[in-house]
Amino acid sequence: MTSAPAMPFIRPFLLLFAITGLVWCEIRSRRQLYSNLHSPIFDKDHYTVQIAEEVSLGTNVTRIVAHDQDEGSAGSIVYSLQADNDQRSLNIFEIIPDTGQIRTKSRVDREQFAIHRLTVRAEDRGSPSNSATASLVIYVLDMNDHAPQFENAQYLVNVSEVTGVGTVIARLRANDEDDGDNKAIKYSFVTAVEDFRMDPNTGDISVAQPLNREATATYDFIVQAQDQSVNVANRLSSQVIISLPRVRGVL
Ligand SMILES: [Ca+2]
Ligand SMILES: [Ca+2]
Ligand SMILES: [Ca+2]
Ligand SMILES: [Ca+2]
Repeated sequence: MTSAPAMPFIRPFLLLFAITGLVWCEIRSRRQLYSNLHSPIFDKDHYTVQIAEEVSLGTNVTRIVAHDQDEGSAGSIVYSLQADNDQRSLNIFEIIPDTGQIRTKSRVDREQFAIHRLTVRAEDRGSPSNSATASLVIYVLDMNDHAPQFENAQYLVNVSEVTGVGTVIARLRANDEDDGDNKAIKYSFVTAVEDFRMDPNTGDISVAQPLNREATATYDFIVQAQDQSVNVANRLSSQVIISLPRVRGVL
């Protein structure tokens, strides 16, 4: 007499194990799907970028991206910007929340702000959420958008007819709001002046030769201050009139 095969009794158990295993895997995968196990990670802790001043609104500055290994909303990132030094930086730059693209949203003027220090925050949509930050420094590069301006609107200097050659009789000064060569200034006479000399670097005007007693009573001439932009075509200048009434004797 042979015993009945055990298989018919084992099959239901195998089936139950299989179903239990599938349910467990499904629960595990769903738990992983909706669990927020990871924080966003930036490629770098610190980013720097340069941008020319006076670019048009909406100009793309850079794009900063973080990665999150989670799936679903727990791996979906929202970006935001914080100002480290001056809240006004947030009036000039914005970040697109879904992409990390940073762009300008108002005028970028180096003469007002040369350096913007920001923090980029990446936060996932998990519950509770995880987040990470990276620093971003934006350097605004100068363009030559200012002409030198003389300190005075006009200059009137009395000159004695016996003033010796080489004596400095006036010191003209101009200032330029730009940077580097764009603010470096050279001074010159616009019209030829024989009796006086102008130092191109300092703006000092001195007597170049013995003053002629028979000459006109007043010297009127135009003086120019020009910046030294590398691009000669972009150089800017301003002019002012200086009057030098010649008086008798020693002042
Ligand atoms: Ca996450
Ligand atoms: Ca400017
Ligand atoms: Ca400038
Ligand atoms: Ca300039």
